[in-house]
Amino acid sequence: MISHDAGASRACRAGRIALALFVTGWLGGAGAVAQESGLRLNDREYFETRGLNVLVFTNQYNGMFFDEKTAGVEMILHGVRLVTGGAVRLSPTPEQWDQIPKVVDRKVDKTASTITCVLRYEAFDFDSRLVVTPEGTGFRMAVYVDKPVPEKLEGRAGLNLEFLPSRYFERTYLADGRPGIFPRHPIGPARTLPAAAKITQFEGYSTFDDRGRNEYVEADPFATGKTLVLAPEDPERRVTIQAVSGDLQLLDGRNLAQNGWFVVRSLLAPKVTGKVAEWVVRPNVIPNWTRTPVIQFSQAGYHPAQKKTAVVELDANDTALATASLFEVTADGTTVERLKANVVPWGTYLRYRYVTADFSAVTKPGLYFIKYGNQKTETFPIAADVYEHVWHATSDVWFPVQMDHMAVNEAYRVWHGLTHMDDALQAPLNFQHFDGYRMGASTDTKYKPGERIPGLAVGGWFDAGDFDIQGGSHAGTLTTFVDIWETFKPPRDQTLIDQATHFVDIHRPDGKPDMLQQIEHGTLAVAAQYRSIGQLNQGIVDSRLHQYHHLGDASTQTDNLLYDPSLKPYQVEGNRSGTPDDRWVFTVHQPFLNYSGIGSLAAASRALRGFNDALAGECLALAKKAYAEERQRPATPPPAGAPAGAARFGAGAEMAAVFQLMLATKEQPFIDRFNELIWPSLDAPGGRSLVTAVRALPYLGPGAAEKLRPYTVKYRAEVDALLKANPYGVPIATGGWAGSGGVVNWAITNYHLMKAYPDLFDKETVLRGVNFIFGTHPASNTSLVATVGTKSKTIAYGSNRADFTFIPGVIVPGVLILKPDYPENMDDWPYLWGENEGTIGGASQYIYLALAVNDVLKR
Ligand SMILES: [Ca+2]
Ligand SMILES: [Ca+2]
Ligand SMILES: [Ca+2]
Repeated sequence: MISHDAGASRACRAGRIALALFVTGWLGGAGAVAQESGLRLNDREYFETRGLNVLVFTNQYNGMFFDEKTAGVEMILHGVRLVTGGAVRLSPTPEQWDQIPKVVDRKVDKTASTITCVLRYEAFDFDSRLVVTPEGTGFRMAVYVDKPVPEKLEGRAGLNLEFLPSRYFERTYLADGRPGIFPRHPIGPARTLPAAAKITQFEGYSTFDDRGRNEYVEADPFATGKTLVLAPEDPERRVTIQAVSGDLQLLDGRNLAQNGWFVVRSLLAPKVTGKVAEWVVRPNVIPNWTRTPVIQFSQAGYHPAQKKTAVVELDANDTALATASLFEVTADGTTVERLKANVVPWGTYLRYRYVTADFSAVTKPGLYFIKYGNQKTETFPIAADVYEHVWHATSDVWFPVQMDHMAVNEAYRVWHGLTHMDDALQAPLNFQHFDGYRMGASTDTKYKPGERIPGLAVGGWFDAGDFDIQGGSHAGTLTTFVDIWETFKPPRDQTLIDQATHFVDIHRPDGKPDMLQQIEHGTLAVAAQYRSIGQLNQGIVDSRLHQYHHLGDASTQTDNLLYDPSLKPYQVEGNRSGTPDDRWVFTVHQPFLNYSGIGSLAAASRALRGFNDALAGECLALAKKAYAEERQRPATPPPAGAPAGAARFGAGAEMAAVFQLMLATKEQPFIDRFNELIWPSLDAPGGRSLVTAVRALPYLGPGAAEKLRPYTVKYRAEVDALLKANPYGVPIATGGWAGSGGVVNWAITNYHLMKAYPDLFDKETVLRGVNFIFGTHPASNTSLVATVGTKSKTIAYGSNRADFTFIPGVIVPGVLILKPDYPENMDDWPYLWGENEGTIGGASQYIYLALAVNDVLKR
């Protein structure tokens, strides 16, 4: 069938060329060239013309987070990924956890210039074929079926294409000539339907809280027609879609979920085989469009003594200018050119060309901007203290807002009320949770499924833009905080933290170092788990999907009343309610997690000594007991469903725990065990174990520094190779979650090695990491830490994302590399978690790096 389609399309295309030749009556080739100057299939297997790319399932739906709005037919128009989600879908405006099609076959036919994907919905035994073919500067999208659409999906299965809402704000549309304005905020229409009519969502969960009414809602179209023109007034965003048969609907996905997009949809024709939907899509393409160069530099500025290299990202069709200039802005507002630097070609990375300009020669403190052609950057400082404050927003604001089991206030604003005082119930058996947690056939605890585990309504941080306490990242964060305290002892006190009344007040010193108070807060949560269960758990998380996607004040996520099944839902008696909204604890025993909890307790016991002696003593006792128990257990591989990389972490997990126990106790058995584990682990790439080894030098016996030197030399070669891999000279991740965290970690590794081997590692290997984070990165020059630098993220995936704002100090994952070659970090749309969601692990390491950079610059 696929080859037949391809043949038909080839014939059709040949026909069009013949017609063009006939009409122009000129065989000189110009007519044919004009006709063929539209989209072409390039060697990266997407359709391309200058100003427009059409990707067809280059990026796939992800089994873990489902619809991430980065899959299906997608369109990059004038440099912006304006369209995603082109596919056969089963709901008018698909949500994250709605069923997604599986691509069971994808054929790229270069001769016919088509891409064909066979999409399968397993639950309905439903296959369809999506065929995309260029036509002029646009393309044709058609859906074929060999068997009629299953009866259950008649009127449900449709061809969908999703448009990025933020790019259509303050824009209009025409539906068969009838005018309308794109809604700035969703204003319906929606309709309520019986629950029985709903296509089930992931694992049978529901994103919808029906309050016991047995119903759900769907978006209805706000416009319909045979032809839709989106943003006719805007040449960069104008897209015309014409249905060859049937109607087009225009819907607003935000009615159901704030992260929904505008959806164009046609229902598949029922009861027939062959072609069941067909559109012609014509994006306006500006002739000879060239993307504006992006001048990438550190928005936080530069220390006088560091290298100052700007990177300019150029369209592949652009020609580099010969020079770029650094201007100083003086007190009276005049600007003075201080340096004209030659522009040096770097080469091609992903889809762009890169050049660099080195302004290192300018060392005079002051305010500057870079000028390249007619473009001026934001103004930034050169000064010795530029990095001194860069971690304060993260420490003063972001971490306090992430604190669970507390109410958090800042001046006149309450960030959230007291949260989750109804924690927590033992999770049920054999259960796959929507945030990746999993239970097997045993609870691995003394508690029965659904039973209350006492003592857990204390301490902890929300792990990211959601509100769970994730065991692994929580323990990692606690350990990083102890590292920060032991390495830098930051005395900063700008926050009142009162555990007795569960109250946090931002910008209100209370006489206690905030870092120690955060260590105490994290320790309270981990110690509580060891007291009641004797291990670190996977996490404490919402039991119901309609709670999990909560946006806004975390204190309203549960009712803060203890669940009592003898009461009716929504019935309240005293401190109990019949609403089953208490969070669950996922308790399957995982050695690597437990080792990470043990390590964090041992670390905390050192930092808390002299601050909270009772807790410090208990932590060490709990850690030693749990370590002894863990060593008694037979080794088991990580269970199915454990996070990716669990096995790799597992190997180093015991060593990390022993390292912390060794530092806490200085006892010989721990020193011996550490020496047993560290040496074989050094051959892994990336320098991770190397850092642990370097930090443990005093415990490694005589000559250890020299024994480690060859490993350091080898790792240094990996660091140097990065200068050839991309224009930024840092490791850039290419997975589904962008790579700020990897860059921060890498720079911290280099800091440790620089301290131990100053002849092998220099300060620039550390500073390259912060330059990247502060704006010298692909796609844009926005600082990836909100409120740090002149221009920084002002929209992020925090609990306030529905307000298109941010929590100050968040460090976002940053630049996502969409396959095969498109770097993206949206600054006008907060909902792509892989680009814009901060995590506690990332934020704690960022604080470490910021302090390390200040240390480096003082050396
Ligand atoms: Ca989570
Ligand atoms: Ca304080
Ligand atoms: Ca409750």
